[in-house]
Amino acid sequence: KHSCRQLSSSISNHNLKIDPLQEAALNEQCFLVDNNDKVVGTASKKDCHLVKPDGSLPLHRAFSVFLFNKSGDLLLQKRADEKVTYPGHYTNSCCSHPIADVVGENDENNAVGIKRAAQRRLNYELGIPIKYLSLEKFTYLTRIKYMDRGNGKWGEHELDYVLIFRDDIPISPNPNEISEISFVSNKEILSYLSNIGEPLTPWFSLMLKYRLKHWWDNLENINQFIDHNNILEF
Ligand code: DMA
Ligand code: MN
Repeated sequence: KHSCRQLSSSISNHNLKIDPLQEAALNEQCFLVDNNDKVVGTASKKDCHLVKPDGSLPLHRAFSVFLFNKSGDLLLQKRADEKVTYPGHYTNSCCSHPIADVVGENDENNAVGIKRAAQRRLNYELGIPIKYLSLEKFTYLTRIKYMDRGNGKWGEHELDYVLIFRDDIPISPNPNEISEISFVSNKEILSYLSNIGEPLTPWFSLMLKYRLKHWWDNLENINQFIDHNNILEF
């Protein structure tokens, strides 16, 4: 049964046409980094996410936003079926990459480049007006490094900045990016996720397993977890 499922997913991945909007985005230039998060070049989003014949993927810079409302519930999203990587997977509020195509997203001073990229993607994916997304509302918590080969064709290998954001703001998801959203409480998240019957993204899974509860239980004092010196590796 297991091998049948793998066969059918690899067939559909080779034959299915990529959604035109998602295909265009594959030309964005991501920042390649070394293990210490020093930029060593740029490469297309496509080249950063295609698993190479030897199973490797280029390490690139990314971010993960955890958006909480004032009551302390976390916004989760289901990735649209149109997504090239991890379609239909449940994940944290918003993830993407700073790109070299946008002026200022390479700015490493207080992670302001990352925060600008997060602003851009919260607006694009979740339809949040920019006026609610001022840079000082983002808390840059820490960085996490992980690798995952995804479906064997498209995967991830990222140095991922964790950003915490908390406010009650209007949300209007872009259906090319997101097929469902929900706000979930700290108390209910584990039972919620065990009942949805959809896979979780690997990065969200890792954070859920190793860090999220810790952060969430202490959301009022989140600054105590700020660590801009170490890069966590799971
Ligand atoms: C990439 O997210 C970033 C992480 C942390 C996995 P994504 O695949 O949602 O990127 P994009 O929104 O640019 O497609
Ligand atoms: Mn990536």
